[in-house]
Amino acid sequence: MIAILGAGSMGRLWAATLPAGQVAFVSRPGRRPKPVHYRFQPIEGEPLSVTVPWLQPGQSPDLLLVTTKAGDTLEALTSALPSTPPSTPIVLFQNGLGSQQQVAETWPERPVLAASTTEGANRPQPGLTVHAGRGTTWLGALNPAGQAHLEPVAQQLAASGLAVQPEPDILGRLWQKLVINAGINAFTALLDCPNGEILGQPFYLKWIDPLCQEFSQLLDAAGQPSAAPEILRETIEAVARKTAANTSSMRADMLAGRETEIDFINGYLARLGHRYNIAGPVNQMLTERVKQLN
Ligand code: NAD
Ligand code: KPL
Repeated sequence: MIAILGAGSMGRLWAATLPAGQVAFVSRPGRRPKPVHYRFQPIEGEPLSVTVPWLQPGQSPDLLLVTTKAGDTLEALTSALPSTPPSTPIVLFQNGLGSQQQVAETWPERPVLAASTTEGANRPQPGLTVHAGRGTTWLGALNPAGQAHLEPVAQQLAASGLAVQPEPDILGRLWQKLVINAGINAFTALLDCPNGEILGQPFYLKWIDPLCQEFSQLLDAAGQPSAAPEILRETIEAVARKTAANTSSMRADMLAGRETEIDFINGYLARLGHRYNIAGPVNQMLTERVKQLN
């Protein structure tokens, strides 16, 4: 049985694509809701009707996927783990960085893995989950206990038909995505525009070079491969152009009145700067401004 903690867009994407009958959602404590019914629109083909039960007391999952937002993850796992066998591998799907380390440090004896995914899923209306973009999910261990589970978990997830790749350097991959999200998401939320439109905006043009200087210094300090600020800017802008018409996840959260993941993106980088004594005024400014939007 694969348990999924977080019955949102990402959780429903995996629940709809993994073999039926092998998946259950994990409810919040004290709730015994009815099974979750929704329509699932795959990238190709007709919508499917999906029903996912909730994990019942006494059921022991052999894999736990965590698809909550980064800011909810620690609390959600604190409730879910007492009834989860200590040997069950935990796979964290959160964007950004910071929440993954919190989990690995809080439960060092449990097998913890992280996923970095370019799959896209959203819920444009109640009862409908759309697989909006096909991508790849890279999977890697965050601690030695997780390493032994990497291959079997990758095989279990590949049964979904989604592309799953074991990744020996998952932290490096999470850093690459973090830099891209930190260079795009906050600007799209503050300027309230699709990804591609930030590129011509004076606010973006004023701050992107000093921001990339901060990224470059932080990558060095964190032991990640060096990258010159100009190269980082080119990488960020290539993604912004490739996803020009997209509404970023942060802008979508802002427009829906949900809390954003800024604390785990630019906020994480600003905190890391404090730790390494690296000035991070642009990450700090973007974090504060996005928080004012909530
Ligand atoms: P979402 O808001 O749609 O889903 C999160 C779900 O977690 C919600 O249903 C919420 O009710 C549930 N939840 C919160 N606290 C809980 C608790 N204590 N117990 C049980 N459930 C709880 O978010 P999402 O879009 O599915 O994203 C989840 C994570 O995956 C985020 O970190 C996001 O950045 C990352 N991600 C999402 C996508 C995507 O396309 N949606 C792509 C890449 C990465
Ligand atoms: O990952 C993204 C997000 O919106 O969080 C980008 C790459 C910015 C694409 O929209």
